[in-house]
Amino acid sequence: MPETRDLYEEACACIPGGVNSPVRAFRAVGGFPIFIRSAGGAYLHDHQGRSYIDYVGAWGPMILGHAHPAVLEKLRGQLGRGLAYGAPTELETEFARKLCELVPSLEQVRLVNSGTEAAMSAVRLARGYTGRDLIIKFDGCYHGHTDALLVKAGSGALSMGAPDSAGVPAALAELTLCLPYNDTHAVEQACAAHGARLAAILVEPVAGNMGLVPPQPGFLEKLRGLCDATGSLLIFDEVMSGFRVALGGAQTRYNVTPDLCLLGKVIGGGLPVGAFGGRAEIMQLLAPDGPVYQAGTLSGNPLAVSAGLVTLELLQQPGCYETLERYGAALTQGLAEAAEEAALPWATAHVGGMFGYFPGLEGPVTHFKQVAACDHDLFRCFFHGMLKRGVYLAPSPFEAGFISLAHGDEELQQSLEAARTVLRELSRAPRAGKTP
Ligand code: KE4
Repeated sequence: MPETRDLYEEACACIPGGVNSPVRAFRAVGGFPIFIRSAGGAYLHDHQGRSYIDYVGAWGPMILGHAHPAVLEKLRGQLGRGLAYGAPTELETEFARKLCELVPSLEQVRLVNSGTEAAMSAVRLARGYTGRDLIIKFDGCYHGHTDALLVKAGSGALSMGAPDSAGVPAALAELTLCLPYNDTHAVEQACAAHGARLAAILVEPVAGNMGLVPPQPGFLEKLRGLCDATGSLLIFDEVMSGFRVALGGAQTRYNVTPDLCLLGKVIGGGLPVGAFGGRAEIMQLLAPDGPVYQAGTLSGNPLAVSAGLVTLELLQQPGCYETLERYGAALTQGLAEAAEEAALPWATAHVGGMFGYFPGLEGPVTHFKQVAACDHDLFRCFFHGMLKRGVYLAPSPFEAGFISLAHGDEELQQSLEAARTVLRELSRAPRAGKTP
C-alpha cells in the first residue's frame, strides 16, 4: 500500500502542487494531503482505508452527506439518457423554476459550472446594466479566481485595489475597491467618494472564506441602502451560504434582498453547478437577447442538474435547517468549552450548517485583520491532532467548516472527545512544531 507521501509526490510530477485547487495541498497546516478513495454519509475514507468524520464536505456541496441514495438513484436514471446534449432540457427549466421559487432575489437565473463563473458573469452584467466600472468587495471575502476579484486592499483605506495574484493587470485591479468587512463607515465613505462610478457592491452575506464571520447587525441593510442611494447593484455571493444557512440563503435569514445573487456548491449536490440570477429586467441584458455576453459548453448539464434537483427537493423537508443549526451550536459550544478547560483563547462562530473557530482569539471576530492575527501554530497543531483522531477539518484558518444532515450524535460526541483530548495535550506541552 503506497504511503500518502508517495501518492503526493506522484501527483506533483504531473499536477501543479499535486492538487487541482490550492487549498487541498495542506500548505497552511503542513504535512501531506490525505488522498481520498471513497466517501459515504458523514465520512471520508482514504487510500489506506482510514475513515474520517468530514467537516469539509467538498467545501460545502455535500450538505446531505456523501453518496446519498436518492441522489445516486436520480443520477443512475439520468445516466441511461446520456450525459450532455448542448441543447435546452426540461430539467433546466424545472431547476431554474425551483431556484426562483426558493430564493427571494431570483426572477430569472442562468446556470454555469462554478462559483467563479457565476461571480465573473454577475460582475460583467452589473457593469453592463449600470454602464459603470467600479466594484466594491470586502477583505477576506472570496468570490472565485476571476481577475477582477483577485484584488487586495490598496494602501489607503479608500485607495483602489492592488492585484492579489500574479497575472492580474494593475489597471484591472484598480477598478475594485477592497474594504473591511462589517465596516459600514468605510462603505459610506467609499460611496461618497466614488458612488457615481460604482457598478456594484459584492459581498458574502455570511463570510466563509476567513473562517466564519457573520454580518454584524445592520451591515447588510446598510449595503442595501447605499446601493439604492448610488444607483449601483447589491450582489450577494451565496455560493457558500446559499441553501447552507437557510433554505432561501442568507437573504432570507437576514431579510435583505440583493439585486443579483450568486449560487453554487449545494445546488449541484456534488456535481459542477454555479448560478447567477436576479431581477428579470437585469437578467434580460444577457445574450442572446441582450448585449452582455456569457456562455458555457456544459452549463445546465443534465447530470449536474439532476443531482441539484434532488438535493433541493430533500432540503425542503421540514426540520433540515433546525437539525443543522442544532449540530452547529453543539459543536462550537463544545469546542469553546474544551478550549476553556485547556485555558486556551478560542473564538467560535456558527450560522446554520457552517461554523468557524479562531485559535488564540477572543470573540466576536468581525473582520479579516482579526482572523489574520489568530494563532496559526495552534491551529496547525489542532488540525493534525484532530486528523490523527479521525476528524477531518478544513486545512486552513481562512476556511469555514461544513456540517451535513448525515452528521449525528455519534459523530458529534467523537469530534468533541477528540477536541478535548487534543486541546488538553496542547495546553500542557510547548507546541513549537509538535503535533499531539
Ligand atoms: P468555485 O469557482 O470554487 O466553484 O467557487 C468560487 C467561490 C465563490 N464564492 C464563494 C463564497 C466561495 O466560497 C467560492 C469557493 N470556495 C472555496 C472554499 N473557500 C472553494 C474551495 C477551493 O477553492 O478549492
